[in-house]
Amino acid sequence: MRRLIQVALIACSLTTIFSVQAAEQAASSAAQQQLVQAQGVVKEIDYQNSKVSIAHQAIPAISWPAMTMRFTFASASQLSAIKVGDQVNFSFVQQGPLAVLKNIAVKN
Ligand SMILES: [Cu+2]
Repeated sequence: MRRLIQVALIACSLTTIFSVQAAEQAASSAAQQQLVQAQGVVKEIDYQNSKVSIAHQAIPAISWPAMTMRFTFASASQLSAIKVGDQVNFSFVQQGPLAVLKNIAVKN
């Protein structure tokens, strides 16, 4: 009987540990999924590697300085109206080491 109670207590505390971990993971992935808005100039479109290089302005929301960097896109159709040299408004999410492009449009 005593042993049964011990087992139950261990199972209970394991469940608590796992749910705290799950909550922390959910919170950090929610932070990473923040949609970030930015502006810049398209420098290169690399269809082979699904990357678009953009010289973007500073992004205060995530404390980024202005820089030229590559954004990953899911589908070439996202860039059908975009060409090198265009001034663009765009949005992206951070997924681990990648900045994944969500929307991009020529500034008018
Ligand atoms: Cu950057």
